[in-house]
Amino acid sequence: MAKYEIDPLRWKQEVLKKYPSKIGKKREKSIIVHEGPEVAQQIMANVRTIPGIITQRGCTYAGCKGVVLGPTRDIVNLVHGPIGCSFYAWLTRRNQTRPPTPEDPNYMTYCFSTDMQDSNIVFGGEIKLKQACREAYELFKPKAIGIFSTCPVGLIGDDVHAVAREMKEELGINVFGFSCEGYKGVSQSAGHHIANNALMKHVIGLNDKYPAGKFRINMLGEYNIGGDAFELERILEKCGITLNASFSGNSTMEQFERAHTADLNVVMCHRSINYVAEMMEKKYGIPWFKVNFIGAESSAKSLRKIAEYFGDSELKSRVEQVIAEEMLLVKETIDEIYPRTDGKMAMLFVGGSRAHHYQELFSELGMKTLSAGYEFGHRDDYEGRRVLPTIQVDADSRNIEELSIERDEAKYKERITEEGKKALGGFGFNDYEGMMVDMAKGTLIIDDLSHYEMEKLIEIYHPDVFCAGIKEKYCVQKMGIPLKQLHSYDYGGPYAGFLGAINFYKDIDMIVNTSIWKLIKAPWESEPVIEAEYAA
Ligand code: CFM
Repeated sequence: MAKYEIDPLRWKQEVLKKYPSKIGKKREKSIIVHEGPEVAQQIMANVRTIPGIITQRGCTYAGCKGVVLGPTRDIVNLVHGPIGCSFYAWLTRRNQTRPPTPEDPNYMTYCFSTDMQDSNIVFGGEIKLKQACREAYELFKPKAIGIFSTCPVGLIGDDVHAVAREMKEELGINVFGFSCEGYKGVSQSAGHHIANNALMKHVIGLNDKYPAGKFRINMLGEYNIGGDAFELERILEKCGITLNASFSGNSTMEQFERAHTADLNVVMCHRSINYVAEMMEKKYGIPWFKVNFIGAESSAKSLRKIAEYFGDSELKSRVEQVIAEEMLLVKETIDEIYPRTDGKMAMLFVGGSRAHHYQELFSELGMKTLSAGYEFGHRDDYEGRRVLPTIQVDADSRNIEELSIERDEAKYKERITEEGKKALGGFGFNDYEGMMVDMAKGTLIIDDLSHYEMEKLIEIYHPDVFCAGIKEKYCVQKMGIPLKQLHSYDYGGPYAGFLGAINFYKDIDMIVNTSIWKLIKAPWESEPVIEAEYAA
């Protein structure tokens, strides 16, 4: 079948036909044939995965421990649970960190676990957890210990918060617990929310000391995968913008503690950190807006937005100067590569925001995104925050605590008035428009893609590159289609900012133009397919 020729509606019907009717009816609501950016379509998202469908999703513990807290180097992240939960979380993500000196603490290369055994499951694991806290303190003298609950902890009822309080008292350092048992939500997404809540309760606002700087921002939802944060730090510094705190790429406990002092919060990954952004505005008066530093053009746009917010003419001209400088090499690289990538086709199925953000980089290469979706995004990540009031809260979401946040009168400071916000026009404070508005008519938007649907996308459309993660990688490549990991970057990157964009252009050029993939034939292309039916 020739590329692009199958009508996406027909594709959807064919796929749904293969499912038992109840499952088909459910999946139908999560597979959207896009009618164009101007049409508001509803997608079903953030609901339980159908058992057996082979989801790409991970668990709540992964979202809390691995994603949000994982990139912070000087908190001992202690996993309370069987060792398997740590085995699969140990150094398997590529968020990097850069302590200022070799003497500064960096626990990211360690793996802390209580290694629960049968007897702990039967008789309780709190004593072992306390011992583990003491041992970690003895060995490392950390500033803080975070305790992460895995599934069995919730099942047997160990009280990690009581242990944390006791250990805080005993050791004299900050110790806090997370009820992030793997089953707590329908995906990682619940873990993000739980992590946000605990940071808000136990860490943010503890320290009023902050670094000097005229324009101080927090970068929220950037996790330093493949060194992305280093590139963003470089750019911000060049512009004269001070990074007060990062959540949480290349971050420290101290940064979290002083986050309440910043003048602005910019949000990269809306899914994982919008809760902290909202809560910090209420409690401390820090406004937030969405940025995207994936893609050279969007990086430029994001920098301009920050400069516009501060309204300082010197900053604005500095930013323009930086953009002009950085764009020279970007343009030069694109001009060379574009003819080889123009018109090629990509599909992106990544956790939350990357399936949206990376479409920017592909469009800079002239490549089309035919299909995209999130593993665990919510409707607002697809349709925009304007649908928030219409999202029905189900039992799974109700499971996660909604903190009631009050203004902290002592630390609250108004950074910008409502009129000031309005004067900045289409600035999008407190907003995210979601992925759908940026996707073309006729594209397929699929939430929580199943393995079967993935195979059918590839079989019918033969994309030039499929972007997903390690679980999908080898299945897809055996089908003769290159897979680019967007969770870990396949040891490539950074891909954020200007130099990151250049890295991405080069990597994608190599990937979509190498001849090796043309030598691989999928079995159904070279062998006759025998189909059989039950006779009875
Ligand atoms: Fe946000 Fe992330 Fe992502 Fe994510 Fe993740 Fe991630 Fe991701 Mo893997 S916080 S939603 S939970 S941008 S780990 S650094 S790459 S699935 S698209």
